[in-house]
Amino acid sequence: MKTVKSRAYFKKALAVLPGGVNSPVRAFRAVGGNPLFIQRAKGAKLYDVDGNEYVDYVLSWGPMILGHAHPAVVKALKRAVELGTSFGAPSPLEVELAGMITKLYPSMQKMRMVSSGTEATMSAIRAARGFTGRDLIVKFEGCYHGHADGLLVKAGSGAATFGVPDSPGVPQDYAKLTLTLPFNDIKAFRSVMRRDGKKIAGVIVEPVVGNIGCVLPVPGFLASLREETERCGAVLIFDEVMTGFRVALGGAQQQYGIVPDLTCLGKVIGGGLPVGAYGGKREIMANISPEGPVYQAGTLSGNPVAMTAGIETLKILRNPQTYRKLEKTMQELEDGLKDAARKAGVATRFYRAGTMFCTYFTDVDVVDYGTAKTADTARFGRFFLKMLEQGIYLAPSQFEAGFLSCAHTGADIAKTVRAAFTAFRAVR
Ligand code: KE4
Repeated sequence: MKTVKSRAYFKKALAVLPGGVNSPVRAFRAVGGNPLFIQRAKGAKLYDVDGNEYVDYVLSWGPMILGHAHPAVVKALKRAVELGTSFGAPSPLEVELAGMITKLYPSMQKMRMVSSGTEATMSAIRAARGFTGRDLIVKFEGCYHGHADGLLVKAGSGAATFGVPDSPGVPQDYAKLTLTLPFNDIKAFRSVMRRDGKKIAGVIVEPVVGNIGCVLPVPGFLASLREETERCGAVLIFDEVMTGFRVALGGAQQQYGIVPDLTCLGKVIGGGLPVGAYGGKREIMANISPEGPVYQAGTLSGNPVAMTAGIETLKILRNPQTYRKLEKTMQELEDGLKDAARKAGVATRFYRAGTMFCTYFTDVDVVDYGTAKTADTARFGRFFLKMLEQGIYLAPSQFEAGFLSCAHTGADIAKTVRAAFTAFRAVR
């Protein structure tokens, strides 16, 4: 596989961008090798600057659920751009997209558009603190909610103590307002909420954890979050930036039947353009400026071009045929990958929720951050590079989810499964 031009671009990029990238995970640090520079994308395919073609299971980390450059989205965007790219004033499009979202996510009675998932979760946390007048936040180990200071926190010494910074630049005084607990540990959560519940402003969770691969909630876990937050007046925040439209059309909250107080969305609702949203109970969102005193703002929030991409994407997603086709293709992929690992004699664990999935190189059931970390990351790295060589583009980290699109064909799945068998055998 020729990658001369990618290497040349990477050399140039290293001179002007930290690590040569605009987002760390793209740098291939977790798998070795150099990142590929992508020229264009269409359907389920990526094409790099050296002309190599790949079946894409990253899909821009989730947004491209229709596939790249979907004709209906491209057509609508061309028209939208000619009408002006940003008004800094309300437009009918943001009302239309919000209306479509609230139909699919009824818990989002009122919402605010922002320009990223990070902005959505950061603002939801501020809304929870503003609504309750409390400061403390609970999150779960392995869950990533974007890079806002208060969320870049790891567990303090001893699981039930408040956090320490997970990155330089996050003040200690800030980190200690966040308590990190083990995901799926109902007992630990209930005991902390019994102890500190009246001081907790909000509990934020990825209802299916996509940022350590794909970790499903055990029966009763999400319900325990709902019960305890209800009991002590804390705000339950579902971070569905990734799970939204992935786990199901109506997200994890539809799939698991839990109604959060606030929901954060991103990725799919932008259809590939920068959009995030947070929203939920009217009485909480009524506090958001200018209706209420909790300040939050954004130059490009509700941008007409980005709204157009989101509207066109949701129009296609809400057709029942769409998810039936996605589920059929996803089942084929799941069966094929499991079969390939078994035939190659490699111990793996495969998990999926809707069309987000992960193959862990471990023989341990993965239920949380600790068990996810039993995966052999070096072996995953070799597997990743072997798949790339064969024209299959996976997420460049064992601890990231893979995604499927409506554009993936039976031929793409067959090619992927054949390549996986070869790659599993190569890393046996
Ligand atoms: P953004 O600020 O990257 O739009 O969204 C942050 C975010 C919030 N919540 C969840 C559950 C997320 O998965 C994310 C971002 N996901 C990562 C993938 N693990 C984006 C890829 C990247 O950081 O480059």
